[in-house]
Amino acid sequence: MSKTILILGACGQIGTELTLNLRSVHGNDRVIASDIREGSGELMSSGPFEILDATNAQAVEDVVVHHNVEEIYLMAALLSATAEKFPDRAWNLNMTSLFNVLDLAKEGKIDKVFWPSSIAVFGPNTPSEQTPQATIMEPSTVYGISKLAGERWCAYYHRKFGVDVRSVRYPGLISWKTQPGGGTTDYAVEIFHKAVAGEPYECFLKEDSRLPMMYMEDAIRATINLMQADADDVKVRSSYNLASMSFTPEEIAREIQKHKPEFTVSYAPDFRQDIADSWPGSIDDNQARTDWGWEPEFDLSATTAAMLEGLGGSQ
Ligand code: AKB
Repeated sequence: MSKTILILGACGQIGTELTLNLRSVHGNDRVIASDIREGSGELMSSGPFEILDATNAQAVEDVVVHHNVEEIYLMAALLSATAEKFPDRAWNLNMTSLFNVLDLAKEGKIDKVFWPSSIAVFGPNTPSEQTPQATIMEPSTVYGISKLAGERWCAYYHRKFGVDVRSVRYPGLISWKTQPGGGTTDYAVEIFHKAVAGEPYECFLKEDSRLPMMYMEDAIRATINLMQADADDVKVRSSYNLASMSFTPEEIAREIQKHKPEFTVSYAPDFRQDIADSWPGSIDDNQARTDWGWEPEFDLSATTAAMLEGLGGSQ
């Protein structure tokens, strides 16, 4: 059944594709895109758009009331690398926007909330291979601390006030429609842009830094499937582990070279290496598979082919 949906942070890497996808499911007019500034292209032309600051509780409520919004997807956030540079701004945006949305649900003004968490909730003391759903969580980054605090608040609002909030811990996301910004996993998108431009790439992580990653199409499908699942099946109300593949910069470079043999990569690790070192190499997502039927479709080879084709560089 069609719902009226508001996306906060619709112009970002996930928000753009999520908006277009939800518009194809629920109808263009039922999905209100919003962001702090205007976006471009299909996002702006295909349906309603509001300039909206997710930290402004009154402004968010006004848009909810004006459009009779039933569900909110809160995609506005400062990511890991930017958050290390601007800790106050990151904490303010990541937490205030979450409270604004959870409180609207608590007050019965919206029915359902999606809020993204991240593999950044894990830290250097977490088991790094096949990291379980429930394990040691001692994040060492500003972003990870905000995501872990957010998870606990989501679980609290569900338990205390019955708020229907749903969440996944996204790995690094790979997409060609919109570039990411300010993340540690962004190299896995930048590398394709350089390969397609016929230029060498200087990677800001070491060649053997293994991180969990996912193609955007899988991430969007997971998000929409979780939001469509029966409430009783959503047993985890903090956030679900979600996985599809893990690779190192060297491995993705080799995969790209199968299509573009002349492509070269050099390595110059910067401050983001410390962040990557604190995150797991792979994730156990069995609970998501069992509870609401999660199953990924894109591995490294399928992702590489889709990225090169999307960016117009396949041979
Ligand atoms: C980042 O690198 O900060 C994000 C994330 C893993 O949440 N892509």
